Amino acid sequence: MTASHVDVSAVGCAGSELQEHFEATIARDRRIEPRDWMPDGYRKTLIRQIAQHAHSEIIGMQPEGEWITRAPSLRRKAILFAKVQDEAGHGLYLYSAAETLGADRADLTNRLIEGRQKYSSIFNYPTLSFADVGVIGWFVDGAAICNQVPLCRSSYGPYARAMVRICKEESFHQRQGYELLLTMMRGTDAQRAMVQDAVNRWWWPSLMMFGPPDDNSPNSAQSMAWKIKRHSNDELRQRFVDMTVPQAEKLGVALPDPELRWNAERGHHDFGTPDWAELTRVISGDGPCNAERVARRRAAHEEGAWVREAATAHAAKQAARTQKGAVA
Ligand code: BYC
Repeated sequence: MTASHVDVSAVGCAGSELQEHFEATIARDRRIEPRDWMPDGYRKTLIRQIAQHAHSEIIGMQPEGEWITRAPSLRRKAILFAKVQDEAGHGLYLYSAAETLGADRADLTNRLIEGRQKYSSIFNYPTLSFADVGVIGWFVDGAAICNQVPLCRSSYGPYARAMVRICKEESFHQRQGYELLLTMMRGTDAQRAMVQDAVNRWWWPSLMMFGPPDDNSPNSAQSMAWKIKRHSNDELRQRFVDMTVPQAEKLGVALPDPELRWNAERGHHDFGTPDWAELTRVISGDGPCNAERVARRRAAHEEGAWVREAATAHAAKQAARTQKGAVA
């Protein structure tokens, strides 16, 4: 029985009182914890977002993972290895956070590999050169930081606490990407061209990571009222653009948007409109690498079946031994 299915008459407390207590907790900026009563919609929204987030971390290991064996030096290989392992860890914290809401991890994995649950659009693009590793760190982890730092103040305790550690690691990821690009920009003309090409390919998909524009974001209003999300998709996208423009200037690359310019009146950069039809296509499974990414995840899951079986058998044996010891 989950907390939302508590029989309110049995605990002697009217349903409306539970609802009022929940709303007062949110209004006071206090955290909702797993055993607290919560509306079903709040629980469902959190499971949806946290599961998608966890899947993104796990699928997100693939595009960069492809470069581990091809990294140009031992140092770059060690850094990339550590980063990809971090993403696996993020996935695990997030699946655990979803479990505190009553979700079943095996079920979430099935939903991912059967294409019934989403993951971030950004991981459906190919990594064509080693410069892509740097640009993913700079843009994708940079966008992740903009989106996820406010999630450290999300109203659901386990999600917010998971985000604190994740954000610390994302900061390291962002810096390793930028440092790699600075090194390449100090190299040959061919290396500088590789960086510019990667920037051109990843810029627009990175802006799409923040989700559809606010006037076409069906979940935002309720998620913000529940303080799951603290800022709208467009606010965070703007924050990312403002943060990235001076970094691009320092690096010496051009961002591929002719409409990008400082607007002194707004105190922000104006920028062009991402191709929202492309985002819709990628989210609905028709991006350049969707089929490949999901197939690879499905194969990894199937190949890992024996590990899960062995771990389950071992746990059962340990439990039986402990029980026998307790009886003796
Ligand atoms: N891609 O009403 P909206 C990482 C979906 S991993 C795919 O605005 P919401 C990293 C959305 O889910 C970073 N789907 O939704 C890992 C919804 O669909 P459903 C991943 C998207 O939830 C490895 C529909 O479109 N980050 O950093 O209010 C290596 C309507 O959207 C996308 C997170 O998961 C998209 N881009 O806002 C390196 C952050 N955008 O479920 C780095 C946590 C929208 O109604 N998530 N959709 O069918 C969030 O902050 C929010 O869920 C979003 C969307 C801002 C993404």
